[in-house]
Amino acid sequence: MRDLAAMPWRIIDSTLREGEQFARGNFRTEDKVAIARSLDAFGVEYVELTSPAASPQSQRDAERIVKLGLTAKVITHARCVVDDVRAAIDTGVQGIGLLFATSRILREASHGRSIQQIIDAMGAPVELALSAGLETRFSAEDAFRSEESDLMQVYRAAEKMGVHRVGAADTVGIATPRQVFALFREIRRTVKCDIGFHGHDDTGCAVANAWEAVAAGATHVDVSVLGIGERVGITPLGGFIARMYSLDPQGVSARYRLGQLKELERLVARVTGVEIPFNNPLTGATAYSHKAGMHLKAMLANTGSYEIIPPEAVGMARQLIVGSRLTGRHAVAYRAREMGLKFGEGELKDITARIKDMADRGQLSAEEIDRVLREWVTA
Ligand code: HCA
Ligand code: CU
Repeated sequence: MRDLAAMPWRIIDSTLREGEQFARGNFRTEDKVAIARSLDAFGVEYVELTSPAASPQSQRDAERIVKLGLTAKVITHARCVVDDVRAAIDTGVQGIGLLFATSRILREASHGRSIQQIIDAMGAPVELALSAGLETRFSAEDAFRSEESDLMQVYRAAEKMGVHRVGAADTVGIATPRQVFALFREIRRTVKCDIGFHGHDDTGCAVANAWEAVAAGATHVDVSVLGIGERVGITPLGGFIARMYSLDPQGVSARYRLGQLKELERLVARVTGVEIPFNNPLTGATAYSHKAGMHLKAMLANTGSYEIIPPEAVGMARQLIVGSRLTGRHAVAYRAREMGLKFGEGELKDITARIKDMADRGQLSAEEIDRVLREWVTA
């Protein structure tokens, strides 16, 4: 595998585009502004917005976000038609993501064009976007249900027209990681321009698929905060960052302000009225909780034993659960030491047995454990 630090991957956050297609994603202008600012504070390289042609408010909001002067590039999604490109240009965005579905099922159910007709239809909108100086992407929607030869034909044509990037979308979340790697390697061989991946999470593979795309040469990955999007959404920012951090901790910490992630996710959760899942990568409530006696023992010796990402890296805290029936005497001794109490080995065994016995009737809270330890001394 190539050196990760040498891989030029960039994050396109699509919370304000794909995320607006989430069933509960109805953003007011001030929500969009707050999310865009928070994404910028985190450090994503691109913020993608809904097509300005979608509605008058979408157009005004895009203009507003462009004027924020973010460090991130502000780009917009748009149908591959001249009027929509013109609307995007009018907002002052720096880039545009154009697309056409290339699978038979969507060609028939959606736009009714053949592959040659797609290529013919691409010319004018791509040319207009490029002549206006926009960073221009052309993406194949439903790429993983498309014929590979059709895809390559479309990508070659797009590159010839001068696009900066081609994209492959796993629109229905059907791709396996191996398929993503294979297709992206083929795209990498076919074109020299940048390549983007956009993947839905219908089978829970969106993070793995995004990583395989990068490993095969993708330069840009679409994500959204908490993964929000159509149906179950797309590659979540947090999960993708966790994936990349585990491979390159220094590089990822240097590039993104990881401590901002929690706040960013809370903001998006609040605005959309959803909960942050307990098992969310990096920021879930139990992401740094350790419980079984064997785990606790090893964690007390070395926190790397069962953590590949230290909670401090993202402003979270570790939790060692001492009061369960799975506890062990190392964990009990550790808590006792913290409280300034010392027990002999035999005594520790007895206390641990007592705690396990009590915990069989329900897990003990930290306060309850402390009470048991204190009472043992005074009894
Ligand atoms: C959509 C489809 C899309 C586009 C992805 C892309 C998808 O909702 O318009 O532009 O690369 O999943 O195919 O989100
Ligand atoms: Cu999508």
